[in-house]
Amino acid sequence: MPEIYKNYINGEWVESSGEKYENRNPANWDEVIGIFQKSTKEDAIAAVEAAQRAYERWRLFPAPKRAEIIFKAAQMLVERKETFARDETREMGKILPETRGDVQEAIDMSFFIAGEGRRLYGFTTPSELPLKFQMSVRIPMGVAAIITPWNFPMAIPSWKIVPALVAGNTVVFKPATDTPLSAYNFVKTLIDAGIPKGVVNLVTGSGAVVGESLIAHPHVKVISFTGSSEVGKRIGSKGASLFKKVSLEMGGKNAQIVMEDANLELAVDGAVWGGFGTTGQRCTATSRIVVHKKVYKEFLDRFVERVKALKIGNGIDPSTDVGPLINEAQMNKVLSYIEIGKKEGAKMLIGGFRLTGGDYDKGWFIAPTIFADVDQNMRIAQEEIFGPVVSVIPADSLEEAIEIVNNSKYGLSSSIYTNDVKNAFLAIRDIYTGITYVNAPTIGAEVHLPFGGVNQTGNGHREGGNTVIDIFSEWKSVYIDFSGRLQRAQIDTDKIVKKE
Ligand code: UN1
Repeated sequence: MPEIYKNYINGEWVESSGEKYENRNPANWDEVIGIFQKSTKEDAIAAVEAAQRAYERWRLFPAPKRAEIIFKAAQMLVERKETFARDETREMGKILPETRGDVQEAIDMSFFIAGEGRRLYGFTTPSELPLKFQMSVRIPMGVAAIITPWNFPMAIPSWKIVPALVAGNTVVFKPATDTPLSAYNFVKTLIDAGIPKGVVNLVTGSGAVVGESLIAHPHVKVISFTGSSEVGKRIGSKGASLFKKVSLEMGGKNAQIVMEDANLELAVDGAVWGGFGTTGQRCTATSRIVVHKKVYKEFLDRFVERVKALKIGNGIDPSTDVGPLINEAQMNKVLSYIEIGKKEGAKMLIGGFRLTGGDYDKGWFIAPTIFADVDQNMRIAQEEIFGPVVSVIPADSLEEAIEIVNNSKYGLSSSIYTNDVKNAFLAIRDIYTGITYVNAPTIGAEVHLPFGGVNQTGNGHREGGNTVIDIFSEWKSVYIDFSGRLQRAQIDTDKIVKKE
């Protein structure tokens, strides 16, 4: 019998008042990973109320002490890394080296933000009046609702939960329905490290029920969401109408430029990893490659050759390069985009079909697919596919390549392969995205720099780095007058000058 996993509310593991659902392995649909709670609105409300009660104590617990618990959790994650990576591969499909990387990213984030507990810097400024001191401090906000996707089931929750906690907020966490086990593993580790009762609450279930209830609850002060632009738009509008702080990290249509002076072998390495790593299911995935016409044919020949050699299969098998899609609906969506690409007249060089026969029949596998001679305005070059499909677009010059890259409603990540420093700096200056790589693929961000994008990728916030603290705190400016008399800013300043 598969194990039954419960919600965690107010320091206790509790069953939902609603139904339960099965979590299955996308590489082997027969395998049930566990039974999870399909939570109700009442569960979500109970979790917010518990978090609100816990907030009154947690916000007064010194920040360095809050951070020490996170530091301990990071150490425990190091010990549990292999087990958690294996659980992750079973529940979401990506290959073991990648799920190890996912857990590692949560470790990195936790160690990094634990240091922030002794900083949470504000600043001081001089006053325009004598005998007056002023400074800014960060204050916590209250309950943070954390809504996360399935593609980085431990890293992305860590980007949000850990800074929220260190900044003094309490948390209600609603993970993606496809990856509740990794959420359980992460929350269990926080509890084992000593997070007090009510400070972190886990409620599994659908966005429509649990997510919506969290967003609407008056005690939820800040909402952090990573997922599709469609859902993000809804959360953003609803949050705005309720005057809540909403941080959104959404879609991408990331492009890699390959210049005529690039090291082609390196550019192909980057294209294979950026395009087909995580089966193309990253918001940073390389889904467009813009290649200078002088090396277009050679790049394509080498790229196809390398993709031909990729082994598709169960991510737990060490010989597998590319795992399955997350679920049947996602697989069907990707297959429909492949049909769209063909109809639009793009040239399909490899892939383009569902893998069947033997073990493939039990999972959601699509052969890595390359379209060449893609026009920059085709739907396959404009819409986020979130699967193993890459569109290659020729360009005559760097200028044209940058125009193509910028011709997107998204703006998360970008990359340029070139050996000319001038090209590199022009790309850094002129590409409008939140991240640009030089001689590296569009994926692979590290936790200590801001992460996020422009246009419809985000709404102006940045996770990662110390910028993430801005999401989970408010600024308070403090003025302390020790003159013992009324001093009027902007007015009495004149007198001071005149007196002298
Ligand atoms: C995502 O694609 O949703 O930069 C996150 C990267 C990873 C994070 C990706 N560190 O590709």
